[in-house]
Amino acid sequence: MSSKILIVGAAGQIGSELTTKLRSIYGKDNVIASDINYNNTELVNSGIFEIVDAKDYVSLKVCCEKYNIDTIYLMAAMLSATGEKYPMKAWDLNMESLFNVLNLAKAKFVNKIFWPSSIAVFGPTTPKENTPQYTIMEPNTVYGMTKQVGERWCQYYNEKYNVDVRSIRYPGIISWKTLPGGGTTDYAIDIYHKALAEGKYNCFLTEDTELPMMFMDDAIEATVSIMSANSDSIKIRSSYNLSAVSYTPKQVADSIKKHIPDFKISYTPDFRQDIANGWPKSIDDTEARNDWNWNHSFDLKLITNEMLKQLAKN
Ligand code: AKB
Repeated sequence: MSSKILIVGAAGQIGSELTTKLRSIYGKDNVIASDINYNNTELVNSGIFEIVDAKDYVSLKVCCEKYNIDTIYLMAAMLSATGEKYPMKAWDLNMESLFNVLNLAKAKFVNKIFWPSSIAVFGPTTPKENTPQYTIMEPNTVYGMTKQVGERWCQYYNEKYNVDVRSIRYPGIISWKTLPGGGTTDYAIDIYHKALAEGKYNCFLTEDTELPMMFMDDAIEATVSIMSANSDSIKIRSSYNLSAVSYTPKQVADSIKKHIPDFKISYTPDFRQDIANGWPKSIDDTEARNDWNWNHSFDLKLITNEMLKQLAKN
């Protein structure tokens, strides 16, 4: 029987587009999508779909055995803003799900794992400009703590148990197909929806809050690329810095105004401002570019063009 891929948390913002991409590469029947409900009907109806709770080791193991799964992409997580509202839930989901897939690999039920980390591993004491791969990491959000300690566990399982786990530190991911949920960088998607629907947007971050961002196509490309690279070239087994563009809410608003001249933006910072204040402004991803030839394609101008075009169509 040929080996197969399981995507856990496939109904989410990144999981849903990753499922489509992996199905186009490896074939529809070789990529099993899973989540905890049937809410994403497009995903449920477009290929094999299973209900799997990432926190439940047995249900993951049963699914892996049923389909002879070789590779797991663990995309289920509670993001930064929601994590601050439900700290213990965020800790439980983010850590238990990671241990479950690492232990499945340790027990040889699967061979390879993708687990996303985030720029949230950094904190207020981290150098903000061109943040290096190896630097001070004192995250001050629960989400960031789960990602930081998760990275340590990934490296530990790789070194002690030879688990082939690969990871990248995603910046804010900009996409038009599936909405994100509960992140601090979500404003950078919402702004396009509101620009088209209402011609105005009230941003929960200040106009000059610069954060690293990436268009979904680039994020998917990076994910596929690190997973298909030769194992020897993946020298970092905690998580790779990954970068594309960095911008502020004002810069997004200005790029939208080029298409919608009357677009108006206002700013009412809330608790998410504190989260953003602890994150880098820009990221140095030299290691990813050297080790597995990472390169991004979308800058802010291209992101805005694509977001407005696709959202207007849909
Ligand atoms: C969030 O804002 O929480 C996420 C992230 C940067 O990991 N988008």
